[in-house]
Amino acid sequence: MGKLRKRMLTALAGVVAVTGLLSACGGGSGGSTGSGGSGGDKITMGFAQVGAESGWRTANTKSIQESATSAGITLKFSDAQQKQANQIQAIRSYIQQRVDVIAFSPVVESGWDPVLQEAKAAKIPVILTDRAVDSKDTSLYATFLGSDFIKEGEKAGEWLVKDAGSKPTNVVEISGTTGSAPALDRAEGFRNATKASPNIKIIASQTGDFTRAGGKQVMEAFLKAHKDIDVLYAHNDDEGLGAIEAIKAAGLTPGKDIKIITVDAVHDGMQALADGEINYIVECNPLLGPQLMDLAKQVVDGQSIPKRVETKETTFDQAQAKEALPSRQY
Ligand code: GYE
Repeated sequence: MGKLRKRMLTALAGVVAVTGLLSACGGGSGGSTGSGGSGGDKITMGFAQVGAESGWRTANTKSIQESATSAGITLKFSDAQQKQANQIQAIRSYIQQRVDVIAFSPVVESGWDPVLQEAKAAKIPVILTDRAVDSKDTSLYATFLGSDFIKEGEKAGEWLVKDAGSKPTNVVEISGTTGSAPALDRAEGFRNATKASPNIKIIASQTGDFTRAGGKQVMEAFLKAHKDIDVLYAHNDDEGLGAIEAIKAAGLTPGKDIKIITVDAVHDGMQALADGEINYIVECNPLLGPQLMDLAKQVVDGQSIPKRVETKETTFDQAQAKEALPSRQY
């Protein structure tokens, strides 16, 4: 815990920043080729989604499905219900069906090498979407499209360092799915940013599995065990929203008695921020569909693509949330 993990991905050259939010549906973002097809044949993509655990995931699924339609890509879609075994099974079935390209958002980081080797042997390119794997052999996938979760954790920690000043501050953390890239990295980034402030102490940390129910349950336990909680850092909005229910049920005021920092900036989170129940949100953009379809076309066409495509993101305080809410797509 706490020590820097050497990430293969960060070592890779050619990081390209592309604004997913700004790329119009079906428009060519980040690549020089627009809708280059593969000789008129319709591309078939097999997509193995993590599940439907959060508002973020719902927006992400919608973006992928809508972008496939507008890009003219046939999409085979599966929901793994947050289970790696289900994702592996789905990927194996896409290999058997000989799809043109496989994309998936790996629920956890480890344990993918065997199935990725099977895809490679079948000469089917794989695009990692949203979450990374820890495979040492980076030839097992064509590219990784998604956020920099360490940066997200750092942004959360930087806000707290400023807000807390020199005040003694006890933090509880509700982390994401154990072993997932965003949970590992958001924890690491937050610690990077707060470690030089001895007044900030993480007094408890437990997973809420990125769900509202999980966030509520963990917060209830935290409130029973600790009388002196100043701040909650939740790895996503849904966990934070669940925790708010537990805080209210304990007779405390979220956003005041306990300050709350979350990640994602989905609609319900932004509403809670505008209402003063959450204090700060670090954005994580779920609208990866248009970029994913562009990359899929390029890779099926045999073009070379960057090994890492990073989504651009921002942060929101209360005033910024109020301003952004009316035009928020998710
Ligand atoms: O933050 C969370 C979701 O992998 C970035 O997964 C994604 C995370 C997102 O369940 O809400």
